[in-house]
Amino acid sequence: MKEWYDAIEEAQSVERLEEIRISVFGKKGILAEGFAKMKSASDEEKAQIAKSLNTHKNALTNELVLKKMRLQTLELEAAMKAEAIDVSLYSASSQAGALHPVMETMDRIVEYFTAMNFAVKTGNMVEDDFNNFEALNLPKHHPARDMQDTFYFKDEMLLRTHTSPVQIRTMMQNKPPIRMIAPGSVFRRDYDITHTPMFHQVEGLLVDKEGKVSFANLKFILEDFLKYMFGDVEVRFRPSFFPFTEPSAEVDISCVFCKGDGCRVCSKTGWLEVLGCGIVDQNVFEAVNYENVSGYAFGLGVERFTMLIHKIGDLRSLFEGDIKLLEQFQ
Ligand code: 2NM
Repeated sequence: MKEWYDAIEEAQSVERLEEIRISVFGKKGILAEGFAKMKSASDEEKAQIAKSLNTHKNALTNELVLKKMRLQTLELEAAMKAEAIDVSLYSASSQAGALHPVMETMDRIVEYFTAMNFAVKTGNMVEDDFNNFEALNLPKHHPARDMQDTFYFKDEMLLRTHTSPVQIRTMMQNKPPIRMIAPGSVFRRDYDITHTPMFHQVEGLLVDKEGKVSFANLKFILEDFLKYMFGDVEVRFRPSFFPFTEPSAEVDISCVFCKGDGCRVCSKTGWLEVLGCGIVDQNVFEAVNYENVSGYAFGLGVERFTMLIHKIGDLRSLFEGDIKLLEQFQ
């Protein structure tokens, strides 16, 4: 029997231990063999042999269980050592992704207006003449409709020149009141220091019963919004013109570069133009079959906001995809 105690002691793996267990306790194992031989012994010897066999049976069971636990512990320790990773190891190739600064600005704008209970709507970049121009009170001879300014496909389809078609489609599909913004890419045939053929806009629209929406409401929300975006700036409204609003205004903030003293960026005026807005023209409501309503709308360029927030001098920085440059705005 001693050989089996030694075998257990010397076993180097759980598999080897299992082989031993079968050799000892199996149907054809040495214990079964011992009990079988016992049958041919005298009664006196039987009691002696049975006692001895049972003692070994219990003792070997204990040894097997103990050895198995020891081996499993060792195997676990070896596995943990082999699979260990050094989390403090410096990796020169690690590249954490980040949002493009234009998208960060967009998210911040959306964050403000969703907090103010505006729904976020999106639409198609490929649009038709009605939703992009006609419904927005842009007359047939308007320069914006010119091939010079708009990317046209055949069949009167075009790339939207602003996100306003989203407002038109939303009004056609929903009854008033409306309280929405439309963020997204827009396309114009422009390419110079301050214009790229694709840029991003956020436009907003609020519609309620006739007489319920005033220019004062519009002034309040835009002033609050611009202070949220740019911090402690002055805000002023200047009369302007858009085909889709009447009256219309352009909104300026005090120059973020010179704090209003006058510099190159603000052309010594102390003011920077940041958005357009107005009271929605009744012709727009007529085009979408809205009656007895009033509303305000506004629109802004996200690249321009981003340049003013990060004090970037050249619009093209945002489109070059130069990681070294973009990293500086993180
Ligand atoms: C602007 C300025 C002023 C505008 C108008 C509308 C709509 F659909 F209600 F007619 N959407 N956006 C609007 C008004 C946009 O962007 C400079």
